[in-house]
Amino acid sequence: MSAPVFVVVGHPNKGKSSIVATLAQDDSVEIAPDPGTTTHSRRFPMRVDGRVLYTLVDTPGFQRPRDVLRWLKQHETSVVEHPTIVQRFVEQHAGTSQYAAECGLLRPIIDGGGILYVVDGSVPFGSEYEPEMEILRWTGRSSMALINPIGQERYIEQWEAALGQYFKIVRVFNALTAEFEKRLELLRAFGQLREDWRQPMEVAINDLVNERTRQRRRAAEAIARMLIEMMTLTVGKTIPPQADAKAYYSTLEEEYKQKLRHIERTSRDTVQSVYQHYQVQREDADAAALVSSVVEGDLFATETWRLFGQTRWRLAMLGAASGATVGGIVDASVGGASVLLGTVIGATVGGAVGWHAAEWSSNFRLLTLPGIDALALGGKYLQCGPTTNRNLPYVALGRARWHHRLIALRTHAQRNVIRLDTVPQQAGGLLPLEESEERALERLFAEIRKAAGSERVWDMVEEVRAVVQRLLERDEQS
Ligand SMILES: Nc1nc2c(ncn2[C@@H]2O[C@H](COP(=O)(O)OP(=O)(O)OP(=O)(O)O)[C@@H](O)[C@H]2O)c(=O)[nH]1
Ligand SMILES: [Mg+2]
Repeated sequence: MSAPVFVVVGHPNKGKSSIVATLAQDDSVEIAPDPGTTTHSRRFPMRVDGRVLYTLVDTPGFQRPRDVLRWLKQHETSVVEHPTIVQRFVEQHAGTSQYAAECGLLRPIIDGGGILYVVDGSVPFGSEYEPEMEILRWTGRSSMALINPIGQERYIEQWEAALGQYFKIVRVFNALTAEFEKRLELLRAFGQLREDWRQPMEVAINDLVNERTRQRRRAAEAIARMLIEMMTLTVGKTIPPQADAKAYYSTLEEEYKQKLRHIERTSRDTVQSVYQHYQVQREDADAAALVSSVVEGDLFATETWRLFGQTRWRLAMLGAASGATVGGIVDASVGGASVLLGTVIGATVGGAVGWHAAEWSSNFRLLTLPGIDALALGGKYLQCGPTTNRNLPYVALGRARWHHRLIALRTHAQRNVIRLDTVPQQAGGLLPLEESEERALERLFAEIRKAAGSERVWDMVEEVRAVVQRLLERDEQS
């Protein structure tokens, strides 16, 4: 059985494409503030696992409804014949430029699509809407009206009264902000339009719910991998035997931080594609955004650490409780075939963990290259990382949770750049960790630090993923 098709029609600029984008979870749908954005009818299937659950058809809406209705009435024979006459209209005008928009939207309706008629609840009802509603009635197809409260809800009651005369079901639906549950509710209503759509729409809803759990799981795994990568990251450089290692600190540390930023960005991209948000623009960290934007602001911005980091005191408590090393130099098993652990110099820069970026510490180690490498390369290898900073995973996790929440709750109709100026006021209190979660994380983080440099650190992904996934689920409800 083919999946239900819904054709979205209405006046220009009333949010038709926004509804298509949100329900098809497709951010490639063209949406813009100016009327006339959609110029051709186009199908957007909602797929899960490659299977089409339903299809939305985006249309430009009627351009010349009065002329069309006049034509229909001129050719009217009896009410029974109305759908046939509409079909004749399309057949006679298909391929002409005069009624391209009308033919483009009526064709999929004639072919069996349901009608979603979209109006703007912030402007009053007027007689100019009647011809198009009349044409839609002539098609004889199942139809529903959606009142999109663009901006305000002033005229909703008036619209409900008018639309009720033409449409079996009338709903208020804000495509821009509709939460997952709201979207499911609407899909359920689609299932009521026709008896043979009830079952496929129930299946669709079920699949969407399951898909959402899978998405959260995949996002949590991406975040878990990010945390492990960050915590185990090292960068290094071979330096001349007589050189002063400290002279290389700043460039090496910059490289190290760039890599951490890159790991974070890559993880963000993964999370966004998990939720099919491919075109989201994130505010890049320009000077102003560094302070104001937490997720896209710099990973090392003070504000970020203040918001998402643990306090020194808290870390000490957690460390003691979990038996993790508190402060000082963590066991530095570096691993890697050509690198042996040598002398540790200048181990930590401001070794204590803190909640300010200024206290960010990446540690340097000077390693002696073994055997043949020592002869060939001059014998000294300066390495930055793995970090001993115990706050890094908390900060990275806090940022990742905030980003995930924005993405998971974002409809595909939203086109705004993700900016998080509002975060600093809210974030601290919004995504807290419960004591048991902190303990679980602290234990896992300590184990990751211990296993850094060996492949078995990746065995930790599953456990970290499970904890993160629970957090993500809760975040969506907060
Ligand atoms: N505030 C608000 N804006 C909305 C809502 N729905 C749509 N918009 C905005 O209204 C404008 C038009 O939305 P579209 O979805 O492109 O409307 P359309 O009916 O497809 O427009 P055309 O293709 O030009 O006919 C866009 O700027 C949307 O962001 C809403 O529910 N609330
Ligand atoms: Mg459009």
